[in-house]
Amino acid sequence: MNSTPRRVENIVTDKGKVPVYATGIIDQPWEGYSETDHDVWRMLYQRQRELLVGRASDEFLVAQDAMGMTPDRIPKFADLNAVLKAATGWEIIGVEGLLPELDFFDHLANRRFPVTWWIRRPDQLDYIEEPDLFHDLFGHVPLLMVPVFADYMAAYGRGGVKAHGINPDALVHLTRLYWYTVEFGLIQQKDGLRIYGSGIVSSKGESIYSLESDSPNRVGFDLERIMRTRYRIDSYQKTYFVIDSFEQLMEATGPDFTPIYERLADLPSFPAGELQADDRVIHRGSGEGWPTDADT
Ligand code: HBI
Ligand code: FE
Repeated sequence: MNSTPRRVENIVTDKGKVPVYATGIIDQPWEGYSETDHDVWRMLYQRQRELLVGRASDEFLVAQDAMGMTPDRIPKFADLNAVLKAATGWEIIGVEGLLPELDFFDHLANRRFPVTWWIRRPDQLDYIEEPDLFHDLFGHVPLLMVPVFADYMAAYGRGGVKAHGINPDALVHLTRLYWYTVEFGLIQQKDGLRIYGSGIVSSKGESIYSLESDSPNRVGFDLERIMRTRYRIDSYQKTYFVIDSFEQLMEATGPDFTPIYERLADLPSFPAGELQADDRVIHRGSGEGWPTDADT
């Protein structure tokens, strides 16, 4: 198995303090996975797939099956890469965990998705602070099979590399866009609201809460509104943003963000749960159960 991971630094972002590791690419130690590791994968996979019928976007479920992902064993990155590379040019690379943002953006810009090589323990089934293999592989990888989403993710990476050279505020705005779309986004289908965000599809509780709870707001996608909206990493979202299609997401990243960052630099950010005058409100949340201590 690999040597103990080197913590490079703790990035302090809206996400709070999370450990960040060296940026080395790690070969997936597939032979090193224990039966317990495969059992954790199988339990989480089966539980989530049962929950996600009628809750996840059609594209997510179709793509996950099309790439040959199954509950049986932890998939081999090499097997998935053969299908993924042919479909959209993306490939999975193994990493220790969260990477410094510039490294992460550079991987996305080059169609490499970093997947944590280790999977959580059985006692962490319902929550783990850092993204593990289940969050990354089950949650993020399937939609990379969808060309327009794959293009969005690469465009996002290029935007991130560019933002890194502009100023720290630009990065904060951009990571909020990632948070409220790639991690916690909802999509309007003809037959109802569906989940596409990886943070939701990989979480039992939030898969139900995000669509069915009266508590959170649900608001139509608006790029600058999202870039100004704060978030916390340790609770369900107070507001979910809804896209009409992945094409809408791709179009939103068309223009150069530099003038947007300049405009937003002088404007205050929004608390996560506060509706704004121009919001296209799909559901006005009751706010029940929100953490009271946070000003986020
Ligand atoms: N690193 N491995 C990994 N996975 C992520 O999802 C990730 C990251 N580093 C930074 C990061 N995400 C977030 O800050 C994004 O918003 C950029
Ligand atoms: Fe993630």
